[in-house]
Amino acid sequence: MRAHVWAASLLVAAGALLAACGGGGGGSPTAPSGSNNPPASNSVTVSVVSSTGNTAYQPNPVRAAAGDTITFRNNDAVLHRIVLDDGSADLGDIAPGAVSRGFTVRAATAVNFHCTIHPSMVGSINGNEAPEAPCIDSYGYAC
Ligand SMILES: [Cu+2]
Repeated sequence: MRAHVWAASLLVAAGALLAACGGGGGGSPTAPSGSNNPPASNSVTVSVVSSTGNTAYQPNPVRAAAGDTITFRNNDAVLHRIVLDDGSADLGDIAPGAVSRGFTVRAATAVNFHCTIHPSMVGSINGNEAPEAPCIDSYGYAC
């Protein structure tokens, strides 16, 4: 009788050991730390400070890495609407004092942007320099 109990508990213990080893092959549950981790993405805020030319944005050009999120803070007194020249992002109307929705930079290659309300407001993301502002007369026409 006593031997039976002992044998039964041995079987239970063996079963528990097998269960603990089962389902393996998944590797370590925690991510490795160190240089294999992707770089952290950053938030880049561009300040809109006027309504004319390529000095309307600070900084210009904007520096951002792929994966970074860029937003525009309207520190000017009038409405602005920033779009990327390649059509990949339209940040919508940005009221004075407001911050635009963000867009994620897809690649570190250069892309220009402008304000649809004030066409001389031109800027660049990752360009070598700010783009040259187009000539716009006081009536809003190209000159
Ligand atoms: Cu504008």
